[in-house]
Order: sequence, then C-alpha cells, then structure tokens
Amino acid sequence: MNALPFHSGQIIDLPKVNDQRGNLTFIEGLSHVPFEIKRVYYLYDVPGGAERGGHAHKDLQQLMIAVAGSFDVTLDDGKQKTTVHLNRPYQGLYVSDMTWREMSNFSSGSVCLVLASTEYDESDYCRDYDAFLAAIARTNS
Ligand code: T46
Repeated sequence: MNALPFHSGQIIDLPKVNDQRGNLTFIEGLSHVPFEIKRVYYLYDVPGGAERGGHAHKDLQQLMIAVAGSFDVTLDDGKQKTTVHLNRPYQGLYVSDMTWREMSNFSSGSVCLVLASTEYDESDYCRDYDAFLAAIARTNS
C-alpha cells in the first residue's frame, strides 16, 4: 500500500508494461488504489454531448480511467471545482467520498472504466447539490 495519503482529484500513474505486442496496465487493490476493489463498471457508447454523474457519494471511493478515448471530469469538494481531462489508459483519477462529480466531453468510442470501493448502493448517492453543500458544511463545522 502506498503510504502517501491520496486526495480527491489525484492522478495515479499505473504500472505500464511496454511491449512490441501492445502495452499492458494492471491494477491491484490496496496497492495501486487505496481501497479494496469491490466493483468494476464501465461507461461506453456515450453519445456526443452527453453528461454523466451529477452527484456525490457518501462513502464510495473510485478510480476512473479513460481506457479508450477521452472525457472531462469536474470534481467539486464544495469549495473548489477542478476539471481534469482523462485520455491515458495508464492513468487513473482518484475520487474520494463526498466529491461532487460531473463528466462531459466524451470523445467518440471512449470507454470510462471505474474501480469502486463498495458494491452498488443507491442509498450512498447524494443527488441534491444543496444537500451536498449542507453535508460538507456540517462536516467542517
Ligand atoms: C460515477 C460515474 C463515473 C447499477 O445498477 N450499478 C452500478 O454499479 C452503477 C454505477 C449504476 N447502476 C445503475 C443505477 C442507475 O439506474 O445504472 C444507472 C445509472 O447509474 P448512475 O446514475 O450512477 O450513472 P452515472 O454515469 O451518472 O454515474 C456513475 C457513478 O454513479 C458515479 O459514481 O463517478 O458513473
């Protein structure tokens, strides 16, 4: 496990095995990401102009990877918004709990692979932005 504290919005450089036959990247839970991987899902066939996300999660941590193509992820911790352009299959974007995320600008044929720290749980979603800000304010008070 990497001893460095991970922070939301951090780009994690993943192992890349260069090979004339094609490159290979691998990810091990609690080694390359600071959580056990409980779920894997991916977004694909995203139509031009579509946006995804628009919510935060109470406990979930994730690593997002553009395994094909590119897209933008805007992260918002309640104080500051940062937009990251993902376009490299050997880099992941770490997104912690209580981070509002919006995804846009998907290129044609892009695939967003997500490694998640928990199984799917609708009650973990925070879909109301004002409620998200109020929860952040409570945590900081
Ligand atoms: C995030 C971005 C990248 C499931 O049944 N299982 C799952 O594991 C997921 C992620 C979703 N679903 C169902 C729930 C909804 O009926 O799929 C539907 C769409 O899910 P959601 O609104 O979460 O999709 P996105 O693309 O807006 O957001 C998801 C993640 O929730 C989010 O954390 O970072 O993908």
